[in-house]
Amino acid sequence: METFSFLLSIITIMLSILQAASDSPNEKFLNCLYQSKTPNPISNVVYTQRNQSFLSILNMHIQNKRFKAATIAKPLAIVTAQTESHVQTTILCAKTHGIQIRIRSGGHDGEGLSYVSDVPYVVLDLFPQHSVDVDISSATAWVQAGATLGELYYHIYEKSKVHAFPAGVCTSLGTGGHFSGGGYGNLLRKYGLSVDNIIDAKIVDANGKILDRKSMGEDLFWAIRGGGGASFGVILSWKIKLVPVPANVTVFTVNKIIEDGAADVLYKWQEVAPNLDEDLFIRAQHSVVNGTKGGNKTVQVAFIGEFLGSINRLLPLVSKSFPELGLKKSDCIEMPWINSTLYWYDVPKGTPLESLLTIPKEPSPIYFKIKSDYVKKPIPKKALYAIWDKFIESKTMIMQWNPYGGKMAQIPSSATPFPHRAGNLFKIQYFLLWIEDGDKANNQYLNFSRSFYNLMTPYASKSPREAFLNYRDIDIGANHPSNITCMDKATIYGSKIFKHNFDRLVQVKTRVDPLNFFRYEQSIPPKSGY
Ligand SMILES: Cc1cc2nc3c(=O)[nH]c(=O)nc-3n(C[C@H](O)[C@H](O)[C@H](O)COP(=O)(O)OP(=O)(O)OC[C@H]3O[C@@H](n4cnc5c(N)ncnc54)[C@H](O)[C@@H]3O)c2cc1C
Ligand SMILES: *[C@@H]1O[C@H](CO)[C@@H](O)[C@H](O)[C@H]1NC(C)=O
Ligand SMILES: *[C@@H]1O[C@H](CO)[C@@H](O)[C@H](O)[C@H]1NC(C)=O
Ligand SMILES: *[C@@H]1O[C@H](CO)[C@@H](O)[C@H](O)[C@H]1NC(C)=O
Ligand SMILES: *[C@@H]1O[C@H](CO)[C@@H](O)[C@H](O)[C@H]1NC(C)=O
Ligand SMILES: *[C@@H]1O[C@H](CO)[C@@H](O)[C@H](O)[C@H]1NC(C)=O
Ligand SMILES: *[C@@H]1O[C@H](CO)[C@@H](O)[C@H](O)[C@H]1NC(C)=O
Ligand SMILES: CC(=O)N[C@H]1CO[C@H](CO)[C@@H](O)[C@@H]1O
Repeated sequence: METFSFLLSIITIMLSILQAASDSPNEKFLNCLYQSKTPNPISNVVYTQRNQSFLSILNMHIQNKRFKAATIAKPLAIVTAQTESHVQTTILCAKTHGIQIRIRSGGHDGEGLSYVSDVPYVVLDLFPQHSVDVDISSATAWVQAGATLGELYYHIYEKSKVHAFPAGVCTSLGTGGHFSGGGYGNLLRKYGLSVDNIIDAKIVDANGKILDRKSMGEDLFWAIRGGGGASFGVILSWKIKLVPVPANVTVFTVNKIIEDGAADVLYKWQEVAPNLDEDLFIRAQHSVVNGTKGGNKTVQVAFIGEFLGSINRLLPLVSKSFPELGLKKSDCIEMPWINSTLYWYDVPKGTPLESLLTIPKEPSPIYFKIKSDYVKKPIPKKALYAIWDKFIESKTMIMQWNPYGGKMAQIPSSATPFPHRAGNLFKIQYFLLWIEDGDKANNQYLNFSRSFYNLMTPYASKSPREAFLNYRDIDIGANHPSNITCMDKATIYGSKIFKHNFDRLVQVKTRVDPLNFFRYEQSIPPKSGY
C-alpha cells in the first residue's frame, strides 16, 4: 500500500513536471504549431531539435561556417514552409508565445542573422518556395523568395535570350534576402539595383495577413525594396520587370599585378570606370597571388568586364577612354547573357547552364567576414601601395571595387531606402575568408578584417561612413534582440546603411509593426522603442 502511494506521488510529481514543461513558452509554441489546422499539415515541415534531420536542414543553408559551430545557439525548430499558410501559422504562433523569428531564404547573411539568435527562436525557412513564373509578353516575372538567382536567370533564359534581370553575381543567393537588401550585379550601371526593377510583392505581415503592393500601401512597398525585408514581414514573392540585353554580351578579364603597373591602371580606373558608357561595367577585383620573383606574394587586380554589346563596339570605346587597361581583342569573349552569368561566377569553362539550377547540398566550408565602404574621391596612387602592403598580409582577402555612376547616379537617393547613389565613385567589398577551425583563427581573422577597415578610413566616405546592407557587418552597430529600447543604437547602424532614409523606415515600421515583432540585431525599430 505504502509502495503504491509512493509510486502514485512520484507519478503525480512527474506529471506536474511534464505539465510545467508543456507550459513553457517554447513547448506552448511547438504545440501551437502542431495543433494548427493548415490545409497542408504544418507538422510535416517542422523540424525540432529532436528530429534526426534537424542539423542537416539547418546547415543546408548556412553559407558561413562561423555560424555552424556546436557552440552557436540553435533554434527551437525550423519550419521549412511550403505554403503561405505555413508562414502565417508560424508568425501567429511565435507572436502569441513570445518566440522570435528568423527568416531565411538563401542563408548568405554575413553575420548569420537569418538563422542565429541568442533568445528562443524559430527559423522560418523559405527555400521550398522557389518557383519562377516568367511572362515574356509583359516582360515581367513572379519570383518566390526561396528561388536562387541561378534559378531566376535560368528560367528567364528558357523563355528569352534577350531578357535579363539586374541582380547579384553569386548565383546561390536567395531572392528573399538579396532583393530586400538592395541587390546589385554587373548590370547596375545600366539598370540600377534589383530593387529599382521590382514592381509588386507579396508579404505576410505581423498579423499574419497576406498583402500585395496595393493592400500594403506605397510606404511599406518602398521600405521592403532595400530597407531589409525582415524588419517588416516575410516576403513570399516579388514581381520583377525584366530588362533587355543584346543576343550577345562581351566579357573580359585583364589581370595586372603590382609589378605590371597595377597602380597606374587602378588609379586611372577610379576616375574612368564610373564615367564610362552605361553599357560597360568593369569591376576591379584584388587578390593576393604568388609573385614572379622569389617566394614573395604580390597583389593582382583583375579588371573584369561586362559589356552590353559587341567586341567591335567595345574595343574603340576602351581604347579611347581607358587605354591604360591595354584591352586586346583576344581578352574578349562574346556570349549570350546567360553564359556570362557563369563566366562571372567563375565556374570551369564548359560547365552546363543547367548548373544554375543545382543548389549544393552543403555550402562550401569556408569561414568569412564581410565589410563594405563607399569611395567618393580617388585614392592617391601612393596610398594604393600602402593599402596593398597590408592587403598582402591577409593572404586570403578578396577586395572588390565596383564602379557606380550611370543609372545609379540618376536615381534619386530617396527613391528607395538604398541611399548610396550620385556622388559615389565606387563601392568596396572586403571579403576575408579562411579555412582554419577554432576560436583562435576566428579572432585573428576578425581582428585583421577590422584593422584593415581602420586602415581604409581616410579613403572612405565620412559622416557617416556608409555601408551596404547586403554586406552585413555587425561591427558598424547592433542591438541585442532582447533589449527593448534600441533607437539610439539603431540610429548608429541605420544612418550608415540608410542615411536620410532611416527616419522614413522608422515611420513605416511604426505603422506596420508597432510592437516590434519582426526584430533582430540590425532591424528598424518602431518609434515607441519596443
Ligand atoms: C558569397 C557571397 C556573394 C555575394 N554576392 C553579392 C552580390 O553579387 N550582390 C549583392 O547585392 N549581394 C551579394 N552578397 C550579399 C547578399 O546579397 C546578402 O547576403 C543577401 O542578404 C543574401 O540573401 P539570402 O536570401 O541568400 O540570405 P539570408 O541569409 O537568407 O537572408 C539575409 C537577410 O534577409 C532576411 N530575409 C531572408 N529572406 C527573407 C524573406 N523571405 N522575407 C524577409 N526577410 C528575409 C534575413 O532574415 C536576413 O536578415 C553576397 C554574399 C555572399 C556571401
Ligand atoms: C523529422 O521531421 C520531418 C518533418 O516534419 C518529418 O517528416 C520526419 O518524420 C521527422 N523525423 C523524425 C525522425 O522525427
Ligand atoms: C604559390 O606558391 C606556393 C609556395 O610558395 C605554392 O604552394 C602554391 O601552390 C603557389 N600557388 C599558385 C597558385 O601557384
Ligand atoms: C621579398 O620581400 C622581402 C621583404 O619585403 C625583400 O627583402 C626581398 O628582396 C624580396 N625578394 C625578392 C626576390 O623580391
Ligand atoms: C554571338 O557570338 C557568337 C560567338 O562569337 C557568334 O557565333 C554568334 O553569331 C553571335 N550571335 C549574334 C546574334 O551576334
Ligand atoms: C553558351 O552556353 C551554351 C550551353 O552550355 C553553349 O552551348 C555555348 O557554346 C555557350 N556559348 C559561349 C559563347 O560560351
Ligand atoms: C589585433 O590586431 C592588432 C593590430 O594589428 C594587434 O595589435 C592586436 O594584438 C591584435 N589582437 C589580437 C587579439 O589578435
Ligand atoms: C545595452 C544593453 O542593455 N544590452 C543588454 C541587452 O540584453 C542582453 C541580454 O539580456 C544583455 O546581456 C545586454 O547587456
